[in-house]
Amino acid sequence: MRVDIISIFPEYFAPLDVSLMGKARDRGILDIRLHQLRDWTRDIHKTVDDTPYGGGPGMVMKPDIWGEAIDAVVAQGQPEGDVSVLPRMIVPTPSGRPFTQEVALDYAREPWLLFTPARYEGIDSRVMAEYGSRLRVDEVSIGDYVLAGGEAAVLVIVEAVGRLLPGVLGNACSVSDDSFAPGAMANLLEGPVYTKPPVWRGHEVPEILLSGHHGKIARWRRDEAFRRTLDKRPELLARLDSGTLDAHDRRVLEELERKASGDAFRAGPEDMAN
Ligand code: JD8
Repeated sequence: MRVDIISIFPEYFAPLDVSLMGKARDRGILDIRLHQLRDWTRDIHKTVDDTPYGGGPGMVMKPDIWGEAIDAVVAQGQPEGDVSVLPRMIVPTPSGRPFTQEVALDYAREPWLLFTPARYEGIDSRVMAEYGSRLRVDEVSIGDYVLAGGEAAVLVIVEAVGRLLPGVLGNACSVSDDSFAPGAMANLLEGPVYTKPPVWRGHEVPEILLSGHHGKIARWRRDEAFRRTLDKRPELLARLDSGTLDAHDRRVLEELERKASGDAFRAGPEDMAN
């Protein structure tokens, strides 16, 4: 997969040199190219922003600079100038559609991604309109909180997509076990994990995990995934595909929900606060 990133802070992406993404690049699975947006400015101050039309706080990134940069980077990526080869353009923005595991799986099928992380108040909206008529443009958000720019979001998206590419994850851990991934554990949070020593500061590892009984261990892990999901992300249980639940799953869920509602009922007003 080819990944182009245009930013005024290309140094922000040094983390993509290490660990899993670094290895994926060494193996040629990921071909990440960083571009300094200011390279397409023409003035002595390398200006990329200006005041917002209609007034208001902050500055907006200029369309002409982004246009020059995107055109050049797309042309660089087109083999022998084959203009039919086009990237999927991804614009991080707090007003974008949620980035999810499902979107990550979708992006992982793409041969070429172009990221345009912005700063200031964002990019002049005509840029997304201009390229929306020529490329597939996705405005995405990584969560309901406000960052100072799009670079951190690109790091998150590239790692979430990169680890899904064939050959990146060792065969030890497969992405099919991922939370949120399609399959048996879809929309269930990961359960607790343990390793040696069997007792640490008086804390013991759950006996079942030392039993070697793989069926019972798988059952316990699924029950713990239900417990944690009900506790931390109950809205995800509503998304569970009932077709993936067996009779035991239903009993466990009913028991957990009965207990949780019981706890909620017993909880006094002071408890409801937290
Ligand atoms: C891109 C500029 C900062 C945003 C004024 C603060 C994503 N989940 C997310 N939260 N924030 C972003 C994000 C923030 C960005 C830019 C993404 C470019 N900013 C702006 C509007 C309000 N400042 C994001 N993905």
